Amino acid sequence: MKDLQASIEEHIEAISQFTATPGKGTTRLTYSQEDLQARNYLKEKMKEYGLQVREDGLGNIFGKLEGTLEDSPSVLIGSHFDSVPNGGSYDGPAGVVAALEVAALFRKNGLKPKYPLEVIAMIEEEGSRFGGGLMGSRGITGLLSEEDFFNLKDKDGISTAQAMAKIGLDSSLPKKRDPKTMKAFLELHIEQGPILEEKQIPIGIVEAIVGLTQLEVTVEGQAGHAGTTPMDRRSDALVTAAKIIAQIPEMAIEEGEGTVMTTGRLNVFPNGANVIPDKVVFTVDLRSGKEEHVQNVLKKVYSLIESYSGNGIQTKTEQLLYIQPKGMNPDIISLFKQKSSELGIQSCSINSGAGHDAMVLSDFTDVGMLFIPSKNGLSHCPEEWSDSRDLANAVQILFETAKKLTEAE
Ligand code: HGY
Ligand code: MN
Ligand code: MN
Repeated sequence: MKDLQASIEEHIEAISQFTATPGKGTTRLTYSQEDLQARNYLKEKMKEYGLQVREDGLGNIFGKLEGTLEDSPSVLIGSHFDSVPNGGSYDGPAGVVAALEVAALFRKNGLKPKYPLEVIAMIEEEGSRFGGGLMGSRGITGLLSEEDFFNLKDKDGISTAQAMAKIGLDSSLPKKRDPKTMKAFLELHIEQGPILEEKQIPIGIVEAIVGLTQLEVTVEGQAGHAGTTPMDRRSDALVTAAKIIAQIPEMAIEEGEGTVMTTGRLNVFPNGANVIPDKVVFTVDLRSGKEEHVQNVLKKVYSLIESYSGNGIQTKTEQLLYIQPKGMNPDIISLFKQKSSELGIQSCSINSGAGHDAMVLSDFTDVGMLFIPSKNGLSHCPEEWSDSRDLANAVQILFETAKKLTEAE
């Protein structure tokens, strides 16, 4: 167990170096130089662990251990390897590292799976560069069409294809994967909340993942001189945006049932101290366990935004992402429970307030998710930390589960 822990810590430490903001957390945007460094590291480790490595037309990385059963569907294990700006070292990489170590255990034990085992490292789950998020899994499942993928641009107007080419990736390769080639998908992730730590339980077996909607709102007004424009002659985009944003938390509280809403990104144009802003673009991130709550709040948010059109102000709302709440596969949930107790590792059931690639893949294959505790419940910040002992426990459960699902001997 000690060796496993040491290897996990080594991977996490190595990958955490690939950041654009050293000393201020992990900033690893998709198709950036930091992505390329992490990509090369992961591909090298996959090869070291005896896996056949390939990348698809989105830049997702796959490391395959062939099965003895010809043309059979794979058991995929993994997560994403991009980050939020100034995020932590574990959100995403913990799941990819766990998958690498499962493959290492297959190799160490000379296991021959009947169904192939595939380690997968997905891109742009956070949406930090191209917006929306869950891009790697939505591309694999075809929920993100090839056309929409090629139309995506980052804030500097660089397209996905241009950014891929810059780091030597081939965007013309196939993206969508036939669901028949997937037998199951297992994802380990940090909880990113306080529950497991408070309960002092090392493993959470995810039952369901909240529904996740992301809006991008544009408010347009009229730029003007801050000093010479009378207050009753202004169409101030920022004041209008602020009035809208200030009413959003109350809407979530009113809806209740764990509904949460966040404005995390806001850009002001032209962003001059002595210029009345003529455009503001901001996001609204909406989550709830039940779709009816999502729909209720969405209706209210749209009408709130529309109510501010007029008097020189125009508003526009674009839906960047809409994923319904998803249940994990019951058979995999019971397999996780069985393997955890056989290993003598305490576990409990838990729901996810964070979105994950598992929620996208769950409509295309059998999906299961494990959580490990997050220190002080912190995530999406440099303080994010999880114990490699918990990660090692999760690797053992994943290994036993993968052995069963791949029918390895
Ligand atoms: O936002 C989320 O829930 C995930 O971290 N992408
Ligand atoms: Mn994540
Ligand atoms: Mn995240």
